[in-house]
Amino acid sequence: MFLGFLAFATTPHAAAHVEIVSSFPEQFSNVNPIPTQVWIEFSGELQTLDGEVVNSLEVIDSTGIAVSYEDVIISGGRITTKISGQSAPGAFTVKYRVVGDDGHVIEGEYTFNASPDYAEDQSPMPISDEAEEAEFSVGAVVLAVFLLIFAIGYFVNLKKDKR
Ligand SMILES: [Cu+2]
Repeated sequence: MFLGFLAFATTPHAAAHVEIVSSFPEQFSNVNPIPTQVWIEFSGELQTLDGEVVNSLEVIDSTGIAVSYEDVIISGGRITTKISGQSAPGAFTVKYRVVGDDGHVIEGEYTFNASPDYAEDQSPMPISDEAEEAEFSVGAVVLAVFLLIFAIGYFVNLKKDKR
């Protein structure tokens, strides 16, 4: 009876079903910067039929726009799609529909969060430094001119006093 139950629980069909082994980004993860591609690795080979789209991977950004490319790359158990560089940061939804090697459709969705690489965005810092330097030098010139006028006025007054 116990052995019979085990045999039922481990039918060859259930074992052959493909399932997600890993993904990039991982479900519920926070990544930075926004990824340029998304992939899911399944436990078995994915079916590919010439001229027919049987596997799909769609990525939707926080504004509800699909930011994945239509052409997916299938390599063994991995499905990969490129992501548009114009995607909005925040919550991304990954929708997948693949056909495993046993011919069964596996579909579902999950989310991850992505934000831009702020450290990278701050690389134009030297530009703001230059702007500050420019403001400083303008201030310095104004100050120098003012001091020069003051000095001339001082010397003129000295000459007046000598008379
Ligand atoms: Cu199956």
